[in-house]
Amino acid sequence: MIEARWMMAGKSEDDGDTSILVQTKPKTKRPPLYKVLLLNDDYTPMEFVVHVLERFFGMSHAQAFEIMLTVHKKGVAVVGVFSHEIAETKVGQVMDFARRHQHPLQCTMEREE
Ligand code: TYC
Repeated sequence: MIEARWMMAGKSEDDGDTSILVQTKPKTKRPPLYKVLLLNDDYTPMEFVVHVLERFFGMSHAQAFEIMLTVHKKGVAVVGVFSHEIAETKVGQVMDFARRHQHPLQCTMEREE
């Protein structure tokens, strides 16, 4: 439902002078979404990437394997779309997990258009 909102052009309150009313857009902007991207490299084992996708992105083994192969072949793939806070958490979890296992796997986030 869109509620009509009106304001006096150029005035913060009615000063009794002639004023016109203009309709304003209701401010119902949704918060932006962020794509989480996984990047290819030459060293991270394929099985490790599959495990990451299962563990942090809730993918089935088949789904995870398919996305891993897409990244391997194309260089990058979107592995999920989230709010800013969730995307940041996912990126942090992946980067931390990769670092702890001494793999150079890179994960980043990008604002959706
Ligand atoms: N290219 C890696 C290999 O051949 C596998 C890989 C896939 C690495 C996806 C990172 O995000 C990645 N072992």
